[in-house]
Amino acid sequence: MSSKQSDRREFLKRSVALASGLGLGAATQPVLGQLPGPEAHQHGTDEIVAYGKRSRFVTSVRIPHGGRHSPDTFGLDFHIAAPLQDSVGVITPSSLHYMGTTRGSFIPDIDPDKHHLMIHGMVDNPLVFTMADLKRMPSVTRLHFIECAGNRSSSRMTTVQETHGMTSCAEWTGVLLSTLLKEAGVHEGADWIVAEGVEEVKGASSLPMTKAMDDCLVCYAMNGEAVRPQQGFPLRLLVPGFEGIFNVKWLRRIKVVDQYYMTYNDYGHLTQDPANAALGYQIGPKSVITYPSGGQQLPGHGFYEVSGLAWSGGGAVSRVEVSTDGGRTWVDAEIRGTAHPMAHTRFTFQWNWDGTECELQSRCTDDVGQVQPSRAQVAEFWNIPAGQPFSVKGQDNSIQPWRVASDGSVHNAIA
Ligand SMILES: Nc1nc2c(c(=O)[nH]1)N[C@H]1C(S)=C(S)[C@@H](COP(=O)(O)O)O[C@H]1N2
Ligand SMILES: [Mo]
Repeated sequence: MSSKQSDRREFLKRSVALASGLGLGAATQPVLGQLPGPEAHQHGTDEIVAYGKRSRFVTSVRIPHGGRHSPDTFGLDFHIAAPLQDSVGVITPSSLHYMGTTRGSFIPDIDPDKHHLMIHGMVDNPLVFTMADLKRMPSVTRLHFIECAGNRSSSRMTTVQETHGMTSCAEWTGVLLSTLLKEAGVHEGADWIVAEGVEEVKGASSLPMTKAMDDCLVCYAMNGEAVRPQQGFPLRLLVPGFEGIFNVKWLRRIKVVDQYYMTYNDYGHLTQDPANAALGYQIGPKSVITYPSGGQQLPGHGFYEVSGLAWSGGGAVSRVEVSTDGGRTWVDAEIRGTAHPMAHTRFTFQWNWDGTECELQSRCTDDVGQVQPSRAQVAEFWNIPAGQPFSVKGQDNSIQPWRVASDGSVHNAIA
């Protein structure tokens, strides 16, 4: 063997040793800063180097929403809810983001190099964009929540994950839809768009042109990386503040049209008057206390930082109030950080619990002056007689009450 060859062998041997040494605890000799001990845990290289994984001691997970398992026996995906009871700050980690599908679909496995977005209909220049085309264009990055219109609380539910888990908030990056529409040149009288996804039921929705031209995003990234397949990889529409169903995932086509088009999504929205669509589709001001919340246990009386999330489709959250006496008196909570438009906003409230049974509530006001309604007000709006099931034919953004029992256990206080 030539010395050159043996040098090369030695080099290969050493690089293998180096590579395996990168795994924590894999080194045989103790290294400064890596004390061996009972805590030392064997990690695979992928978890440490290639793509990070959370601690095995952190177990917070999503759950099937509304009792329907996802995926079901046919492999279809349905709604899954985010663990809001464990949330901190305002960003939902991508792996815990809630998921909604209209009629259940297989998550499309799309090769981004083969994916296209077509914009056509009432335009001067019909356009077809590749992912590479879109990534060359001026981009924006914004914090926005998405909420399924089916996100509603009932007395049967115990935790905030069940009552409110069909909303999440992420940092979205993409191209403004207005940039693409201006490039295509929208015709006079083209007052609507229809946005469509790739799957069998298309997940298509009609959107007013005013909204499309305002703040909608065609997103390719989420929380600093590519949009996850469950969230629409490689491309999704983000319609800030509108019901979740408008945020078309796996986006492949936008048709510019002169009227509201009925789509499969309208199956659940047939009572909507197209003329009022823009208003009716906007998420109302909403909030919920995430700690302490249903199913949690307070260890004893004394100091607690009450914490929760507030959001509105109408704009930024401008005020959150908290009540500790079942809605009789209200005190301003503190808004943490910046309240972004159409984004989850964290609020906190410094609370000294005296150990007696009490009821916690929160109430959100947005910067256009809308105030979150009580459950009684929502029942009145929908003409639901007292004692009748609380069946709301639209969104339910009513105030969520949590009862703290004298033993520190926390319960859903909806009668
Ligand atoms: N193409 C397509 N887009 C879709 C859906 C769908 O089934 N197909 N579901 C909608 C519904 S009902 C909701 S609530 C949101 C959920 O977005 P998320 O799964 O990223 O949380 O996506 C919407 N976009
Ligand atoms: Mo939804």
